[in-house]
Order: sequence, then structure tokens, then C-alpha cells
Amino acid sequence: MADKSLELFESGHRACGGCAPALAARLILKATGENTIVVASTGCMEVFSTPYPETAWKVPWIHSLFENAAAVASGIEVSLKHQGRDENVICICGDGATFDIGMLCISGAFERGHNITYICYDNEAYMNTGIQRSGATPYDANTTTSPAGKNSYGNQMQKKDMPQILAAHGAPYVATASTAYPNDIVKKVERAINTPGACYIQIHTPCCTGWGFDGSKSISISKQAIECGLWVNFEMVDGVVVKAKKVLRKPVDEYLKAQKRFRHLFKPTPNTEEIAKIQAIADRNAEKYDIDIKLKE
Ligand SMILES: Cc1ncc(C[n+]2csc(CCOP(=O)(O)OP(=O)(O)O)c2C)c(N)n1
Ligand SMILES: [Mg+2]
Repeated sequence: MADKSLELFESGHRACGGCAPALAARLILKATGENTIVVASTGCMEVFSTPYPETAWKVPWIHSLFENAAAVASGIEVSLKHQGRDENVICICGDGATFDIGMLCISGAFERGHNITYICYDNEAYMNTGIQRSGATPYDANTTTSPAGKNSYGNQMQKKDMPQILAAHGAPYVATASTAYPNDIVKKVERAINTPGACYIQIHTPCCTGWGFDGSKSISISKQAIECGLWVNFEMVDGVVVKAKKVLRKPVDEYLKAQKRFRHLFKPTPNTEEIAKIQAIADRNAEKYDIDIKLKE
């Protein structure tokens, strides 16, 4: 087991104060330890942690393109295997890289079943290039390419279900996690690196700049997402959900109100019709993953 006292993702990088993806990176490396090679796609994390000639990574780290981290990781894994080496090969990539442009390479890597762990830090948009929507952007979120205004309530597409897509590839272990629960991230990454084959973890990592909230609130915002059911923390083994975090669910309103990307839903008065549609998404999640704590009558 890795020595968790080690800080393998150093402070002093250039992330925004309160950047949840940076916290996720730190926790991921606590789980993997030093015997690890990280493959990173283009995105905020790569940009803020590796401005040449500096790096925050104290493990071998490689960046190639926005779209091909899974292919790079596949090649590294095969090469290590031939050399009889046992480093953990992990991808740490944004949601744009994962849900959209990298899908082809990810699908291939999971089909071939490389012994890699692919981790998506999901900040729900293309943040590095100026907050454009991605396949992970939630319904009605305001982004620069799904602007809310007179004719639109923001992003009109539903968040793509990546965990289910990768489970359908036959991934032996698929999990979701959140920076609201740091120990849970560490445990799930440990489980993934110790499971042979291509495993997937998707971590909800709020972006204070892109979502519009004060950086001191990153953790409370992640908690609110779980408490209302818009984010569910679960684990799937061989395609079957084996665990999902139960909650005493609150309405989605407070979570939405806390972020500027949903501000248009409350001004000048609450748009009850649109908010009800978002509540229905949370209700569907709750039913699908059976997360509601039922109080005894
Ligand atoms: C082929 C290609 N298209 C577009 C870009 C520009 N680009 C760089 S990072 C990025 C967005 C990354 O989004 P995401 O993966 O969600 O990471 P985040 O910045 O949100 O952390 C884009 C569009 C690129 N580098 N390469
Ligand atoms: Mg992103």
C-alpha cells in the first residue's frame, strides 16, 4: 500500500484558489504512491501544473494531445509489461478530453482491456479554453457556447452517462467519486489500480471560476451536489452497481442557487418549470441508484 504521508502532487502550482481538480490530483497520488506513471490530456490540470520548466508532479508524467491520453497509456502499459515492470499507469483527464474528443481512444483502450486506470476529473465544461460546454455539462448550465439569454436557458443537452458507457465496454471496475469525500477518492483509486484491466473513475470536481462561486465553497458545493442527487457516488463491479452512497435528499434549488452558471433560472423570479426538469433528473438518479434514505414512519 502507498505511503499516504507523501505529497506527490506539490503545492505552488498555478491553479485557482479552491480548485477541486487540484485537490483530486493530490488525493489520487496519495492512493497510487510513487510507483506510478501519469498520462495527462490537454486541459486546465496540465496547464496549471506544468508550465515549463516547472512541474507539480513528483512522479513520471507525460502529456501528448487533448484526445489521445488513453492511447498513450495503452502503449506505456504494453511496453512496461514486456519489460516485466509493474508501475501503475493512470490517466488523469478532463471531461472534455474524456466525454468528447478522447472517446475513440478510450473506447479502444477499454475494448483491448489494458491494465490502466482512467480517471476523469469532471468539472463539467472545457474550462481551460474559456468555459465551453462539453458532453459532461449539466442541463441548463450557462457556458460560453450554451449561453443563457432571451432565447435559451443554457445547455439543452443531458449529461452523457460515461460510467455506464465504459461499464458496457466490460470494464471490471467503474466508480464515481467527489471531492466532498476525500477518503472515498483514495479508496476507489486504490481499488482501481489493484483491479486488473481497464478501470474508470469519474470525480466530481467543482470549478469555482467556471461555475461561478467563491473558491472557499468548493467542498460545500460538491457536498450539495450529492445531497440533492444531481451527483451520485457509486461503484460498479463487472457492470453491476454494488454500492451507492445513500442520502436524505434535499431539493436541487439550493445547489443551483449557489452557482452563477444557473443564476438565470432564478432571475427575476424562479423559473419553476425549468427547475422542475432538473429536479426530475435528480429524481431519476435517485431511483436508478436507489440512494434515498427511507425514514421509518
Ligand atoms: C485537437 C484539439 N482541439 C482543441 C484544443 C484546445 N483545447 C485545449 S484544452 C481544451 C479544453 C479541455 O477541457 P477539459 O478536458 O474538460 O479540461 P479542463 O480544461 O476543463 O480541465 C481545449 C478545447 C486542443 N488542445 N486540441
Ligand atoms: Mg473540464
